[in-house]
Amino acid sequence: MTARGTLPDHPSPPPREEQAAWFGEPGQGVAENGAMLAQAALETPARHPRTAVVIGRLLGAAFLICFATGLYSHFLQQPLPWMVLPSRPEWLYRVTQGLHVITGIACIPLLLGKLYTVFPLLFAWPPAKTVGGLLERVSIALFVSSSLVQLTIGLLNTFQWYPWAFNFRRTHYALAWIIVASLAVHIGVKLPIIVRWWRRRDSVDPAGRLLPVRPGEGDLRAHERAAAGVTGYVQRLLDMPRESTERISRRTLLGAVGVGTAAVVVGSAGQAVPALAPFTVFAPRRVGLGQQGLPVNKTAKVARVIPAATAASWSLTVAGPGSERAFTLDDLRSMPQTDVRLPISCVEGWSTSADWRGIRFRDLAALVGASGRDFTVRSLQQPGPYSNVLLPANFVDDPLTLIALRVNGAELDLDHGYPARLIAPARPGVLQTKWLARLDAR
Ligand SMILES: Nc1nc2c(c(=O)[nH]1)N[C@H]1C(S)=C(S)[C@@H](COP(=O)(O)O)O[C@H]1N2
Ligand SMILES: [Mo]
Repeated sequence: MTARGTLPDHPSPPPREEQAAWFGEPGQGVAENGAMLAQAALETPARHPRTAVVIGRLLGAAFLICFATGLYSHFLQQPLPWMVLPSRPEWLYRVTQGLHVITGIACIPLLLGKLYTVFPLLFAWPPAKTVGGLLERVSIALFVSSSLVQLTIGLLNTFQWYPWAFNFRRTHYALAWIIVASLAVHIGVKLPIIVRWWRRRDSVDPAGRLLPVRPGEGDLRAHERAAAGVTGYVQRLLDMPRESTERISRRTLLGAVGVGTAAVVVGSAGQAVPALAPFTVFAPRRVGLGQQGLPVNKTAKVARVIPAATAASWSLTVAGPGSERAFTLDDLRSMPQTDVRLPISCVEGWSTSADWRGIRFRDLAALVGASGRDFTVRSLQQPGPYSNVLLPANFVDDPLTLIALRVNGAELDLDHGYPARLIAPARPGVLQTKWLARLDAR
């Protein structure tokens, strides 16, 4: 074995005089040396703290946008008692939920790239040398595991596939807090390294080459090695230059992560961004597909509402504090009609704007003396999460909020909620109840 050459696939065993270092000397065990060797074998130029910082910044930004928009969506569906969420601008939820799903999808290649960059740190031994180090390791384990689960179930949710027994929304919400808390600890512990390698001009020499890492500057390996005081055979292995074919450059890694991220974003964003619709490959819903040019979330048949929705005896009951009135479809058709253009924005990320026509909700509320009240909106579909939803007073009062009878120039299709459905601005699709039965003031 040459002293300085390429790392052979199967290094020959250490000479007798160096076996102490291989098998461990006092204070330096087999595990430490094994960890050093694993790290040495994984070392490649792409695994540099600057790369970790560059990808980490993008990942952090994507996670925070995803977290904030996710909180907003959560509280729209389950507001705390004191919360009043705005009904304008009418496209607000379309934008926030589009961003939620797009940034969440972007997190997948970014997280994989980040994990690739820091993967050798997994082999640091001992796992932690200080209390701070232990905290960091626990937080990173939590962050990685909960992120992987979060992104997986979130992605499957966009395909309306729930191959699990737990409640999606509650789990997704709890994991989000675990991720953000562990991310905060991680960033706090790594702050010196993040600051050191944040700016390009601090990271490269005048020729544009990445600066080498000195102990304590966030080396993914060298400072661990120095701290462990590796000697002899292990040291020699660590110091050997490696074949260029074994090495992945920073540019290659960043290019792969960049192209991967751009591809999944462009390939899925078309379900919410009409201009990107031609590039849609991953998204389960397509703009313009479905009855009346609108995607259908759940058909009337699946919801088992066809007999009730098509019955000649159908009427919409509106109940206020002192009075209750039932309106037949002809009654509703003969009332003043309003035209609005509003999107259906599904929590799963797709959204489409449509031209709706119907009666203003607040006009119906006024007829039963319930102006300024919250309403419970009830569907013919029973039971389940859609059977009744809350419509807060500021949404009831918004002139864009309709009991819609028509969409895109025709009577509502049975699958879009015939005979009448709710359509309100800045509201998740899941709360735009189809096949209405009753509106109850609270
Ligand atoms: N009664 C009832 N209303 C419902 C649903 C449902 O399954 N049942 N799905 C909701 C969801 S999740 C969405 S995104 C929208 C979709 O409306 P569309 O199927 O007319 O496009 O309807 C909402 N209203
Ligand atoms: Mo939805």
